[in-house]
Amino acid sequence: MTAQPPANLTPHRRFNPLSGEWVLVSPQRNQRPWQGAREPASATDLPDHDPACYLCPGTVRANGQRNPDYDGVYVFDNDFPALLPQPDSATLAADPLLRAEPVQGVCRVLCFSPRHDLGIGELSPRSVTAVVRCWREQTRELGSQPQLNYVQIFENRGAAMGCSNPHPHGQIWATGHVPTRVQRAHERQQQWYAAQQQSLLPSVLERERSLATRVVYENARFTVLVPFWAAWPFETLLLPRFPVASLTQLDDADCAALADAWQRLVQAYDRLFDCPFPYSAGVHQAPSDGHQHPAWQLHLQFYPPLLRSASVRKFMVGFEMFAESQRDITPEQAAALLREQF
Ligand code: H2U
Repeated sequence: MTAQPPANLTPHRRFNPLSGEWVLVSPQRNQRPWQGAREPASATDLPDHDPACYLCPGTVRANGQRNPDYDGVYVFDNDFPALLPQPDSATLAADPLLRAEPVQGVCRVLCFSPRHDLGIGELSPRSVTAVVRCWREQTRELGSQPQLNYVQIFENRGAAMGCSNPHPHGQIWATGHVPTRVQRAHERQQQWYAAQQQSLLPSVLERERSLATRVVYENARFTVLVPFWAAWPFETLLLPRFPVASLTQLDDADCAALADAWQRLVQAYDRLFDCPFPYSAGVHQAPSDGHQHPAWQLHLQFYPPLLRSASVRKFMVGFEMFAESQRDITPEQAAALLREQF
Protein backbone atom coordinates (compact mmCIF):
# COMPACT_ATOMS: atom_id res chain seq x y z
CA MET A 1 0.00 0.00 0.00
CA THR A 2 1.32 3.46 -0.93
CA ALA A 3 1.49 5.94 1.95
CA GLN A 4 -0.63 9.04 1.22
CA PRO A 5 0.97 12.46 1.76
CA PRO A 6 -0.73 14.48 4.53
CA ALA A 7 -3.95 16.10 3.34
CA ASN A 8 -2.58 19.60 3.65
CA LEU A 9 0.26 18.75 1.22
CA THR A 10 -1.99 17.56 -1.59
CA PRO A 11 -4.32 19.80 -3.63
CA HIS A 12 -7.43 20.84 -1.74
CA ARG A 13 -9.79 23.81 -1.39
CA ARG A 14 -10.38 25.93 1.67
CA PHE A 15 -13.43 28.07 2.42
CA ASN A 16 -13.35 31.73 3.36
CA PRO A 17 -16.38 32.28 5.61
CA LEU A 18 -16.12 36.08 5.33
CA SER A 19 -16.30 36.21 1.55
CA GLY A 20 -18.06 32.91 0.84
CA GLU A 21 -15.29 32.09 -1.68
CA TRP A 22 -13.08 29.04 -1.93
CA VAL A 23 -9.33 29.05 -2.48
CA LEU A 24 -7.44 26.24 -4.20
CA VAL A 25 -4.31 25.17 -2.29
CA SER A 26 -1.67 23.31 -4.33
CA PRO A 27 1.38 22.79 -2.08
CA GLN A 28 2.89 20.19 -4.42
CA ARG A 29 3.66 23.04 -6.87
CA ASN A 30 6.08 24.73 -4.49
CA GLN A 31 9.19 23.62 -6.35
CA ARG A 32 8.23 24.83 -9.82
CA PRO A 33 10.87 26.93 -11.59
CA TRP A 34 10.31 30.65 -12.03
CA GLN A 35 11.43 32.59 -15.09
CA GLY A 36 8.71 35.22 -14.97
CA ALA A 37 8.57 38.88 -14.04
CA ARG A 38 10.69 40.36 -11.27
CA GLU A 39 9.81 43.53 -9.44
CA PRO A 40 12.29 46.40 -9.64
CA ALA A 41 13.98 47.05 -6.29
CA SER A 42 12.26 49.82 -4.29
CA ALA A 43 14.12 53.00 -3.48
CA THR A 44 14.99 52.90 0.22
CA ASP A 45 17.25 55.94 0.72
CA LEU A 46 14.61 58.63 0.90
CA PRO A 47 15.25 62.11 2.31
CA ASP A 48 13.37 63.03 5.52
CA HIS A 49 11.69 65.87 3.60
CA ASP A 50 11.22 66.13 -0.17
CA PRO A 51 10.22 69.58 -1.49
CA ALA A 52 8.85 67.88 -4.63
CA CYS A 53 6.57 65.55 -2.61
CA TYR A 54 2.85 66.42 -2.65
CA LEU A 55 2.40 65.07 0.87
CA CYS A 56 5.33 66.59 2.80
CA PRO A 57 4.72 69.52 5.19
CA GLY A 58 4.87 72.95 3.54
CA THR A 59 4.86 71.65 -0.06
CA VAL A 60 2.38 72.50 -2.79
CA ARG A 61 -0.05 69.78 -3.87
CA ALA A 62 -1.00 68.96 -7.46
CA ASN A 63 -4.03 71.28 -7.25
CA GLY A 64 -1.91 74.24 -6.09
CA GLN A 65 -2.88 74.11 -2.39
CA ARG A 66 -0.06 74.32 0.15
CA ASN A 67 0.17 71.75 2.96
CA PRO A 68 0.55 73.24 6.44
CA ASP A 69 3.77 72.66 8.42
CA TYR A 70 2.11 69.74 10.17
CA ASP A 71 4.01 67.85 12.86
CA GLY A 72 1.83 64.81 13.56
CA VAL A 73 -0.76 63.04 11.42
CA TYR A 74 -2.24 65.15 8.64
CA VAL A 75 -5.59 64.53 6.91
CA PHE A 76 -6.84 66.39 3.84
CA ASP A 77 -9.65 65.94 1.34
CA ASN A 78 -8.34 64.02 -1.67
CA ASP A 79 -7.81 66.46 -4.54
CA PHE A 80 -8.86 63.75 -7.00
CA PRO A 81 -11.70 62.03 -5.11
CA ALA A 82 -13.37 58.88 -6.42
CA LEU A 83 -16.70 60.03 -4.95
CA LEU A 84 -18.32 63.43 -4.67
CA PRO A 85 -20.29 64.70 -1.65
CA GLN A 86 -23.53 65.17 -3.59
CA PRO A 87 -25.19 62.33 -5.54
CA ASP A 88 -26.18 63.15 -9.11
CA SER A 89 -28.96 60.93 -10.41
CA ALA A 90 -29.99 63.13 -13.32
CA THR A 91 -28.25 61.07 -16.00
CA LEU A 92 -29.06 57.56 -14.75
CA ALA A 93 -31.81 55.73 -16.61
CA ALA A 94 -33.67 52.87 -14.89
CA ASP A 95 -32.82 49.90 -17.11
CA PRO A 96 -32.83 46.40 -15.59
CA LEU A 97 -30.17 45.27 -18.07
CA LEU A 98 -27.91 48.28 -17.66
CA ARG A 99 -28.24 49.05 -13.97
CA ALA A 100 -26.59 52.00 -12.32
CA GLU A 101 -27.21 53.98 -9.19
CA PRO A 102 -26.02 57.35 -7.89
CA VAL A 103 -23.30 57.43 -5.24
CA GLN A 104 -21.96 59.95 -2.80
CA GLY A 105 -19.00 60.00 -0.49
CA VAL A 106 -15.92 61.67 0.88
CA CYS A 107 -12.30 60.70 0.11
CA ARG A 108 -9.42 61.77 2.30
CA VAL A 109 -5.67 61.21 2.42
CA LEU A 110 -3.97 60.55 5.76
CA CYS A 111 -0.23 61.31 6.02
CA PHE A 112 1.12 59.17 8.83
CA SER A 113 3.75 61.73 9.90
CA PRO A 114 5.76 64.65 8.51
CA ARG A 115 8.66 62.27 7.78
CA HIS A 116 8.96 61.35 4.12
CA ASP A 117 11.34 58.50 4.92
CA LEU A 118 9.73 56.75 7.90
CA GLY A 119 7.04 54.14 7.43
CA ILE A 120 4.96 52.34 10.05
CA GLY A 121 7.87 50.00 10.80
CA GLU A 122 10.25 52.87 11.62
CA LEU A 123 8.02 55.44 13.35
CA SER A 124 7.85 55.60 17.14
CA PRO A 125 5.06 53.49 18.71
CA ARG A 126 3.52 56.78 19.82
CA SER A 127 3.34 58.04 16.23
CA VAL A 128 1.79 54.79 15.00
CA THR A 129 -0.77 55.02 17.81
CA ALA A 130 -1.57 58.56 16.60
CA VAL A 131 -2.45 57.10 13.18
CA VAL A 132 -4.82 54.54 14.75
CA ARG A 133 -6.42 57.25 16.88
CA CYS A 134 -6.86 59.31 13.74
CA TRP A 135 -8.65 56.36 12.08
CA ARG A 136 -10.97 56.30 15.10
CA GLU A 137 -11.66 60.05 14.92
CA GLN A 138 -12.21 59.95 11.17
CA THR A 139 -14.64 57.04 11.55
CA ARG A 140 -16.47 58.96 14.26
CA GLU A 141 -16.66 62.16 12.24
CA LEU A 142 -17.54 60.70 8.85
CA GLY A 143 -19.66 57.85 10.21
CA SER A 144 -21.84 60.25 12.18
CA GLN A 145 -22.93 61.98 8.97
CA PRO A 146 -26.35 60.54 8.10
CA GLN A 147 -25.62 60.36 4.38
CA LEU A 148 -22.45 58.27 4.92
CA ASN A 149 -22.99 54.64 5.86
CA TYR A 150 -19.55 53.08 5.66
CA VAL A 151 -15.99 54.24 6.36
CA GLN A 152 -13.27 52.31 4.50
CA ILE A 153 -9.73 52.90 5.72
CA PHE A 154 -6.87 51.42 3.71
CA GLU A 155 -3.19 51.68 2.90
CA ASN A 156 -1.47 50.81 -0.36
CA ARG A 157 2.19 50.36 0.48
CA GLY A 158 4.80 50.33 -2.26
CA ALA A 159 4.73 50.93 -5.98
CA ALA A 160 3.98 47.22 -6.52
CA MET A 161 0.56 47.88 -4.95
CA GLY A 162 -0.13 51.02 -6.96
CA CYS A 163 0.98 53.49 -4.31
CA SER A 164 1.61 56.76 -6.11
CA ASN A 165 3.86 58.46 -3.55
CA PRO A 166 6.54 57.06 -1.19
CA HIS A 167 5.56 59.43 1.64
CA PRO A 168 3.90 57.01 4.11
CA HIS A 169 0.16 57.55 3.94
CA GLY A 170 -3.19 55.84 3.85
CA GLN A 171 -6.63 56.74 2.60
CA ILE A 172 -10.15 57.07 3.96
CA TRP A 173 -13.16 56.70 1.69
CA ALA A 174 -16.56 57.15 3.34
CA THR A 175 -19.50 56.08 1.19
CA GLY A 176 -23.25 56.48 1.19
CA HIS A 177 -23.58 52.86 0.12
CA VAL A 178 -22.10 49.82 1.85
CA PRO A 179 -19.54 48.59 -0.73
CA THR A 180 -19.84 45.12 -2.26
CA ARG A 181 -17.16 43.24 -0.29
CA VAL A 182 -18.14 44.87 3.01
CA GLN A 183 -21.79 44.02 2.36
CA ARG A 184 -20.79 40.39 1.74
CA ALA A 185 -18.77 40.24 4.98
CA HIS A 186 -21.71 41.92 6.71
CA GLU A 187 -24.23 39.34 5.47
CA ARG A 188 -21.99 36.37 6.19
CA GLN A 189 -21.27 37.51 9.77
CA GLN A 190 -24.99 38.10 10.31
CA GLN A 191 -25.91 34.67 8.96
CA TRP A 192 -23.32 32.98 11.17
CA TYR A 193 -24.52 34.92 14.22
CA ALA A 194 -28.15 34.01 13.56
CA ALA A 195 -27.33 30.32 13.13
CA GLN A 196 -24.69 29.91 15.88
CA GLN A 197 -25.61 32.62 18.42
CA GLN A 198 -21.98 33.75 18.41
CA SER A 199 -19.83 35.95 16.21
CA LEU A 200 -17.90 34.36 13.39
CA LEU A 201 -14.45 35.89 13.82
CA PRO A 202 -14.16 35.47 17.61
CA SER A 203 -15.01 31.79 17.05
CA VAL A 204 -12.35 31.54 14.32
CA LEU A 205 -9.85 33.22 16.65
CA GLU A 206 -10.59 30.83 19.50
CA ARG A 207 -10.01 27.86 17.19
CA GLU A 208 -6.82 29.35 15.75
CA ARG A 209 -5.38 30.09 19.19
CA SER A 210 -6.02 26.53 20.32
CA LEU A 211 -4.28 25.17 17.19
CA ALA A 212 -1.53 27.84 17.18
CA THR A 213 -0.11 26.76 13.78
CA ARG A 214 -1.23 29.89 11.94
CA VAL A 215 -0.82 32.45 14.74
CA VAL A 216 2.19 34.71 14.12
CA TYR A 217 2.01 37.38 16.83
CA GLU A 218 -0.01 38.36 19.89
CA ASN A 219 0.02 41.23 22.33
CA ALA A 220 -2.35 41.74 25.26
CA ARG A 221 -5.33 42.68 23.06
CA PHE A 222 -4.73 41.69 19.43
CA THR A 223 -3.68 38.60 17.48
CA VAL A 224 -2.13 38.39 14.01
CA LEU A 225 -2.58 35.16 12.08
CA VAL A 226 -2.42 33.76 8.58
CA PRO A 227 -6.04 32.83 7.95
CA PHE A 228 -6.78 29.18 7.11
CA TRP A 229 -8.33 30.47 3.87
CA ALA A 230 -5.58 32.99 2.91
CA ALA A 231 -5.36 33.59 -0.84
CA TRP A 232 -2.25 35.79 -1.01
CA PRO A 233 0.98 33.93 -0.07
CA PHE A 234 1.66 35.98 3.07
CA GLU A 235 -1.83 37.31 3.72
CA THR A 236 -2.59 38.04 7.38
CA LEU A 237 -5.62 38.85 9.50
CA LEU A 238 -5.30 41.13 12.54
CA LEU A 239 -8.03 40.48 15.10
CA PRO A 240 -9.02 42.03 18.44
CA ARG A 241 -9.44 39.54 21.27
CA PHE A 242 -12.48 41.36 22.65
CA PRO A 243 -15.84 42.07 21.02
CA VAL A 244 -15.68 45.27 18.98
CA ALA A 245 -17.54 46.15 15.80
CA SER A 246 -16.02 49.49 14.90
CA LEU A 247 -12.92 51.62 15.44
CA THR A 248 -15.15 54.12 17.27
CA GLN A 249 -15.43 51.66 20.17
CA LEU A 250 -11.67 51.41 20.80
CA ASP A 251 -10.27 53.13 23.88
CA ASP A 252 -6.79 54.70 23.90
CA ALA A 253 -5.13 51.54 25.22
CA ASP A 254 -6.81 49.51 22.45
CA CYS A 255 -5.45 52.00 19.89
CA ALA A 256 -1.94 51.58 21.30
CA ALA A 257 -2.23 47.78 21.21
CA LEU A 258 -3.57 47.81 17.64
CA ALA A 259 -0.69 50.12 16.65
CA ASP A 260 1.79 47.70 18.26
CA ALA A 261 0.40 44.72 16.34
CA TRP A 262 0.39 46.67 13.05
CA GLN A 263 3.93 47.95 13.56
CA ARG A 264 5.37 44.59 14.54
CA LEU A 265 3.68 42.92 11.60
CA VAL A 266 5.17 45.47 9.18
CA GLN A 267 8.61 45.00 10.75
CA ALA A 268 8.28 41.22 10.39
CA TYR A 269 7.13 41.58 6.77
CA ASP A 270 10.12 43.83 6.02
CA ARG A 271 12.51 41.28 7.52
CA LEU A 272 11.03 38.36 5.57
CA PHE A 273 12.56 39.33 2.22
CA ASP A 274 14.75 42.17 3.51
CA CYS A 275 12.80 44.89 1.69
CA PRO A 276 9.97 47.34 2.36
CA PHE A 277 7.25 44.70 1.99
CA PRO A 278 4.49 45.95 -0.30
CA TYR A 279 0.88 45.31 0.66
CA SER A 280 -2.63 46.61 0.50
CA ALA A 281 -4.17 46.66 3.96
CA GLY A 282 -7.72 47.49 4.90
CA VAL A 283 -9.81 47.91 8.03
CA HIS A 284 -13.17 46.17 7.91
CA GLN A 285 -15.67 47.53 10.40
CA ALA A 286 -19.43 47.61 10.89
CA PRO A 287 -21.44 50.00 8.70
CA SER A 288 -21.97 53.41 10.29
CA ASP A 289 -25.68 53.35 9.55
CA GLY A 290 -26.93 54.11 13.05
CA HIS A 291 -27.72 50.46 13.86
CA GLN A 292 -26.08 48.12 16.35
CA HIS A 293 -24.10 45.31 14.71
CA PRO A 294 -23.49 42.58 17.31
CA ALA A 295 -22.49 40.08 14.60
CA TRP A 296 -19.63 42.29 13.42
CA GLN A 297 -16.06 41.97 14.58
CA LEU A 298 -13.57 44.65 13.57
CA HIS A 299 -10.62 43.21 11.62
CA LEU A 300 -7.71 44.27 9.46
CA GLN A 301 -6.60 42.34 6.40
CA PHE A 302 -3.15 42.54 4.81
CA TYR A 303 -2.74 41.43 1.21
CA PRO A 304 0.94 41.48 0.23
CA PRO A 305 1.75 40.46 -3.36
CA LEU A 306 5.23 38.97 -2.82
CA LEU A 307 5.73 35.24 -3.30
CA ARG A 308 9.34 34.09 -3.12
CA SER A 309 11.57 37.10 -2.67
CA ALA A 310 11.61 40.89 -2.82
CA SER A 311 11.47 40.65 -6.60
CA VAL A 312 9.14 37.74 -7.33
CA ARG A 313 5.47 38.47 -6.89
CA LYS A 314 2.28 36.51 -7.04
CA PHE A 315 -0.12 37.44 -9.85
CA MET A 316 -3.82 36.79 -9.46
CA VAL A 317 -4.24 35.84 -13.13
CA GLY A 318 -5.35 32.89 -15.25
CA PHE A 319 -7.17 30.37 -13.07
CA GLU A 320 -7.43 32.95 -10.27
CA MET A 321 -8.95 35.53 -12.59
CA PHE A 322 -11.38 33.19 -14.29
CA ALA A 323 -12.09 30.44 -11.76
CA GLU A 324 -10.88 30.89 -8.15
CA SER A 325 -7.89 31.99 -6.10
CA GLN A 326 -5.04 29.52 -5.91
CA ARG A 327 -1.90 29.32 -3.80
CA ASP A 328 1.15 27.04 -3.64
CA ILE A 329 2.84 27.71 -0.27
CA THR A 330 0.38 26.65 2.45
CA PRO A 331 -0.93 29.13 5.03
CA GLU A 332 0.85 27.01 7.68
CA GLN A 333 4.19 27.30 5.86
CA ALA A 334 3.67 31.06 5.43
CA ALA A 335 2.82 31.43 9.13
CA ALA A 336 5.96 29.52 10.17
CA LEU A 337 8.15 31.76 7.98
CA LEU A 338 6.50 34.92 9.27
CA ARG A 339 6.65 33.82 12.91
CA GLU A 340 10.45 33.55 12.64
CA GLN A 341 10.62 37.27 11.79
CA PHE A 342 9.06 38.53 15.04
P1 H2U B 1 -2.11 56.18 -3.15
O1 H2U B 1 -2.37 55.82 -1.73
O2 H2U B 1 -2.63 55.16 -4.08
O3 H2U B 1 -0.68 56.50 -3.36
O4 H2U B 1 -2.89 57.52 -3.45
C1 H2U B 1 -2.51 58.79 -2.99
C2 H2U B 1 -3.72 59.69 -3.09
O5 H2U B 1 -3.30 61.04 -2.92
C3 H2U B 1 -4.41 59.60 -4.42
O6 H2U B 1 -5.74 59.16 -4.20
C4 H2U B 1 -4.08 61.86 -3.71
C5 H2U B 1 -4.36 61.03 -4.96
O7 H2U B 1 -5.58 61.38 -5.55
N1 H2U B 1 -3.36 63.11 -4.00
C6 H2U B 1 -3.95 64.32 -3.68
O8 H2U B 1 -5.08 64.34 -3.19
N2 H2U B 1 -3.27 65.48 -3.91
C7 H2U B 1 -2.03 65.53 -4.48
O9 H2U B 1 -1.49 66.59 -4.65
C8 H2U B 1 -1.35 64.28 -4.89
C9 H2U B 1 -2.05 63.00 -4.58
